[in-house]
Amino acid sequence: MKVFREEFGEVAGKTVTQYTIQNAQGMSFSCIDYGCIITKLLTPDREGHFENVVLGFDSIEEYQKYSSYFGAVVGRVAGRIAGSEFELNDERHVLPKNEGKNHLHGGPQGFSHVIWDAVVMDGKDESGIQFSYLSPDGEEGYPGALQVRVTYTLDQDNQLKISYHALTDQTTLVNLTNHSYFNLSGNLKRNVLEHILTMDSQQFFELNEVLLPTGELLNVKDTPFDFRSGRKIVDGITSQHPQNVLVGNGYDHPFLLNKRQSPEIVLMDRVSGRRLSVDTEEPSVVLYTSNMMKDHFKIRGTQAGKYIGVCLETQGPPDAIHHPSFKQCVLEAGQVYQTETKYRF
Ligand code: FUC
Repeated sequence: MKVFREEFGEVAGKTVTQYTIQNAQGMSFSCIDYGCIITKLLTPDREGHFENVVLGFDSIEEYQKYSSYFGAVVGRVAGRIAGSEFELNDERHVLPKNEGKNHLHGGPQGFSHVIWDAVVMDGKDESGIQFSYLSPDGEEGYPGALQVRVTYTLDQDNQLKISYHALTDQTTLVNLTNHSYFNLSGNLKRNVLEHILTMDSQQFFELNEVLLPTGELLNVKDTPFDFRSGRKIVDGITSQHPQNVLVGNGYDHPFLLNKRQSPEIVLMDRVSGRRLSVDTEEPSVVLYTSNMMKDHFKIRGTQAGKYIGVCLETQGPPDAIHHPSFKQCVLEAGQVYQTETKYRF
């Protein structure tokens, strides 16, 4: 395995470092210590040509100006929290509002917007980067000091593993994910409309007009939300299903995973022959097809815009704290938060 390190830029007087790890097959990923952002992921097409399959930039300024969480770890709580407040042990906690009245992706200064400590872990069969961050008690409104660790590991089998670990000193909420936008065409040659997604999921979470779960789970049967035997992303974009229309013509929905087969999720691009398989310990995944992406900027030379990437945000159900029937993301002092998602190319 090869490991490279270079200076990427500066945030508030602190140097941002980029790490690149490459396996013997030539697959590599790059990430920076700001937001644990995966900046690049080079994987082979069917002819063995290595190209980048995630949205990313080459400067920190572009991340700060244009990025909608490109490649970042989001937290403490991924997704939206209704009304930017919640109650825990009879105490009310108020969070910063960063999307209308609601709180999104851990707040404006969430984990995606801070510099983490990094340690390179260089081995023969796998190598990685371990990021750690101590989120102080009260940061972005959340109770408890939270010690978080996120580890990216690449093996010789073209598998990138993300492991999340957290400990708190007071009851708090934790629901972490990685917000990479995949585009398997290679170097953003095409949008993701023709990508084929297969997912072992029978139910998805209905959303309201501000994209919060209503609490209802809908059956995917006979809808464009049925990915059980594979379907093109474009089906949800041209669809008249009110849930597709509501989110800006596309998908921005949590799906409940059946947990019955491996891989649980497969994304495929027929033209390049690239295939991404995802397995996760998380109960659900948010499928987001960049419906809200603006087009006033370029992504490494390619015009940004709708449907340029697809996010597969493995996580617990969003806004669970307001829905007792959802799997909760409460972490107690002394409890360990530990979860893993594997991406294989
Ligand atoms: C996803 C979506 C949101 C938002 C964000 C950038 O997680 O659920 O709607 O646009 O990404």
